Amino acid sequence: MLLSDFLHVPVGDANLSGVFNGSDLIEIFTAAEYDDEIPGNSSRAEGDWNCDAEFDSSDLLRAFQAGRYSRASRQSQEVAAARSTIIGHELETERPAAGRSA
Ligand SMILES: [Ca+2]
Ligand SMILES: [Ca+2]
Repeated sequence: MLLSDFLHVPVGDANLSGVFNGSDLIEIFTAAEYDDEIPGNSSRAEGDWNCDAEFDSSDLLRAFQAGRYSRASRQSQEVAAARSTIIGHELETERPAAGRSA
């Protein structure tokens, strides 16, 4: 029995709002623990939805297989925002140190 069964919230509902939607995806990807190399460091709010303390593809698979993802018009914007946050973060970390003046 998973925590989500006990709490009566859908698998994927990271912030326990009662719905699995774009806000949850933002929350888990902001935590940035997807397939990280630190064993046993992820909680439900950080994307671990099958209770193995890791956030990886099996959690996303489980959540989307459960079919409880809620699509409202707003959510695509939220997902887009999450994506750009992630991409922006990656660009920032990859960017070589600035500071030279021309
Ligand atoms: Ca939620
Ligand atoms: Ca997991």
